[in-house]
Amino acid sequence: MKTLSWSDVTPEKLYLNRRQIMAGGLALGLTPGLARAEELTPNTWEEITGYNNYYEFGTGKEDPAANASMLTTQPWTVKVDGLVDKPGDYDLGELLTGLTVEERIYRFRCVEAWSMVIPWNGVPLAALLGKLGVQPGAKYVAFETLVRPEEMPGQKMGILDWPYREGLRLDEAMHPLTLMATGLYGKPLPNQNGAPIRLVVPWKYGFKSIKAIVRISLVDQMPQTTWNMMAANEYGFYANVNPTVDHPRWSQASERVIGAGLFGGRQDTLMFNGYGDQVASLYAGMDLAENY
Ligand SMILES: Nc1nc2c(c(=O)[nH]1)N[C@H]1C(S)=C(S)[C@@H](COP(=O)(O)O)O[C@H]1N2
Ligand SMILES: [Mo]
Repeated sequence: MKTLSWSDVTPEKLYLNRRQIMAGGLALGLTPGLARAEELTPNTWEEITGYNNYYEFGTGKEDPAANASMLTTQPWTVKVDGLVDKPGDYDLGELLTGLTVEERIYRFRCVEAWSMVIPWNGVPLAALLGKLGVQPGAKYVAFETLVRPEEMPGQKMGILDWPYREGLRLDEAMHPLTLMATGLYGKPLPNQNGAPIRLVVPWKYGFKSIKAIVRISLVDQMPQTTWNMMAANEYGFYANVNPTVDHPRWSQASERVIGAGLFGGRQDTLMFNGYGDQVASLYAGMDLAENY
């Protein structure tokens, strides 16, 4: 399904050491435009896989780790439809054939005002869309999560309107930072983190990063998205991380850093989650308070 890379065989400790030696991340095939001068220290495997949001498995932060192991992720089929040259029902391996898995260490900021740093593995969404052939009329990409109540106990409760749905404007989808993640710390993505394939959009609130994707549609209208349908005044379509636009019920100016201890574990939230130099131009001329 993918070729073996150093990360497949590098244990977590070595991984951290290697990352720390690297000055800015220019080595190891990172696209130069994505390299940052700053070093991000990833959260631990236990933190990233033990504190999750995944309502298909319950609303508690520890529910996904407890319940998601029952999900069958093989075989996995992704439906590709809409304004695309090569629509079809793709086996995941087939969908990813020919694409190169990269490592990306990204800040991750949940709309609930907590954050982590996560070392993902995955393919740029732009590369996948390039392979599928986006047609000229396409303006948005819509995503859907698996619906399988017998393996997803949260779907037997009326918490959300299933399937979980998300979407991006086409230029956001094509941005080099936007990743389809298939791994974490060089290992296959654990079920609670969205196995076998999930979206990661690091400059947006975490709810945009939809898990366990079974459908990718190229469409010409802004798609309906789960949290926006749930509470449009609280969760916009864009959901760009923005410390100056508060959630109606809490401040977004700062965030609780998971793993930084009970006290003193807060830091200021950065505009576009710190990726503004790379993504702000996507929103030139837009009122970001209105288009939250
Ligand atoms: N299908 C699905 N995707 C989802 C969610 C969900 O409940 N269901 N939760 C979202 C939210 S709110 C966040 S913060 C991230 C959490 O990702 P993590 O558990 O890997 O940190 O997943 C997002 N993707
Ligand atoms: Mo979230």
